[in-house]
Amino acid sequence: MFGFGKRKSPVEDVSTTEIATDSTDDSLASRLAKTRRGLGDSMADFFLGKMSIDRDTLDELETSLLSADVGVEATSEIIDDLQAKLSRKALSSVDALQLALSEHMLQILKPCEQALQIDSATRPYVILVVGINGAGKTTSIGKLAHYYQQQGRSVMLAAGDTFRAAAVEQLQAWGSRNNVPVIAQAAGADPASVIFDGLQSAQSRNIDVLIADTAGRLHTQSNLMDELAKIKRVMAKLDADAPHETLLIMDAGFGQNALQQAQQFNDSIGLTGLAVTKLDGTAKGGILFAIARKLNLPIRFIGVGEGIDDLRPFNAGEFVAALLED
Ligand SMILES: Nc1nc2c(ncn2[C@@H]2O[C@H](COP(=O)(O)OP(=O)(O)OP(=O)(O)O)[C@@H](O)[C@H]2O)c(=O)[nH]1
Ligand SMILES: [Mg+2]
Repeated sequence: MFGFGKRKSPVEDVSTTEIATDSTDDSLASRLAKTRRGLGDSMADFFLGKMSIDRDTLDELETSLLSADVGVEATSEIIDDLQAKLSRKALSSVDALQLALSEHMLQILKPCEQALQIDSATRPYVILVVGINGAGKTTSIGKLAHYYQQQGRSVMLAAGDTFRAAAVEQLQAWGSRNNVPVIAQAAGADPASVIFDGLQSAQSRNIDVLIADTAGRLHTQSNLMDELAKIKRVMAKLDADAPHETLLIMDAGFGQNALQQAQQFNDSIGLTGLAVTKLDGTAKGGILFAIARKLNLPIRFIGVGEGIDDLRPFNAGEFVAALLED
């Protein structure tokens, strides 16, 4: 049976912001330690000595869920469900509460668990990567290149961030690390032209997966959102279905603010999937529940560290278990 983590002794009692994740421990629970502590340990303290569940217990749980950025909507849904069970006397123990909580969390997240399936008949399968500045786009592309190569697919990268001087070199570094070609032009070039070149080159070399980087931009910068729309239009001249995936990279640390960013990217250019990064560095990992409730988009991957293997396909059951199980 799972619990909400062990009670902290006074000497271990540190605030969630001071907790370092252990980068050598690659278990998901360890990577989600900050969110886990925020959700679990505060309740573990509260549960101590309690024999039964009452409305105060649910109030405490509600506060913890909101603090982890689960969001008002998903939190109310969870608490209402638990309250109904409590009224029916179906929550007689802490274990029963924990089980009901994990079941409800899974129910919220499960519809978003939709892996990015590369259609082998579509060559190259084009992934256009977008997002606000510093969200983790280029790093995630490096990790994705590794991920698809491990599946035996040939990968090519296109350096569509021509805005930031060091962006091309950063992508090239990931290219050489993975031993995959990177199509690039000089800084200041038209990103649509670079990505067009990349697609043409990937087509002629019969590459399986082309991943295109783009410059970071705010969802409110309409000229830059138009630039993304242009990239899509130009690609469609070579392949009417390209890009096959428009992947928004979201930094989990933005919490609730990330929702509005995603909504506006979706309204401007149409997204087909999300990757939520930096879950290892934040206590706001509950944002996935808010994403699931507010945005009707697949969560393809989660980023849980800076290493090449630290972008993982999103699995709802594993995620909930990593948050709640001992
Ligand atoms: N801890 C942690 N760091 C991450 C993760 N993903 C990315 N980062 C770090 O976030 C920082 C920014 O990553 P980039 O990949 O350069 O972000 P970007 O979106 O390409 O940034 P711009 O191109 O400037 O818009 C880097 O230091 C990455 O190592 C993650 O899942 N966990
Ligand atoms: Mg970048």
